[in-house]
Amino acid sequence: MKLALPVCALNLIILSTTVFAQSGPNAFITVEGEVVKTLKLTTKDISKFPLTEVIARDKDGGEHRFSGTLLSVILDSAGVTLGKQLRGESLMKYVVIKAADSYQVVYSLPEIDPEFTAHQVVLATHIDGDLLPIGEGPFRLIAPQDKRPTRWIRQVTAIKVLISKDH
Ligand SMILES: Nc1nc2c(c(=O)[nH]1)N[C@H]1C(S)=C(S)[C@@H](COP(=O)(O)O)O[C@H]1N2
Ligand SMILES: [Mo]
Repeated sequence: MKLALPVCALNLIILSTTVFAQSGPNAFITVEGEVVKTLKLTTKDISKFPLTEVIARDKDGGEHRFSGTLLSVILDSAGVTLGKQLRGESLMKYVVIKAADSYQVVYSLPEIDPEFTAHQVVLATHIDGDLLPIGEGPFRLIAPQDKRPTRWIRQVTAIKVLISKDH
């Protein structure tokens, strides 16, 4: 029992730093890989990008207003090839979105680039005007035009651009 207290206290410290890193104003996502500039963005940083709002039906069956910024805007600010630059070998690039629970999803660049598609893929920080709750946020992708919500990845921690080597 003498050992139990320090171990327990240590666990608490580890747990609280993990929770702290994934929530609150210090939480951040990284943008890395095939980028010109690696980024580390907090909720506040994202609020400085152009605001995009989408209305989408969440798993509770109700419609909600999700707000944040387009994933393409974030990638553009990291110098990822989009728009007219998105041709040739750049079309072999893809984006891996990683979550705190190790869930990962992939988007190709034309799927998210407004010069290619009318679909909006939003990195949301807010739902109905409030910060996303713990367990969903601080960062969550919303892709309203996907018929299934499997790529509405919660608790996003990293956005990584990769290039297929199969060429
Ligand atoms: N981080 C994370 N996001 C996730 C998932 C997950 O396991 N982890 N599941 C996905 C799947 S498969 C679906 S259908 C939707 C809704 O999942 P839910 O019904 O478990 O909320 O969230 C998606 N986002
Ligand atoms: Mo699912």
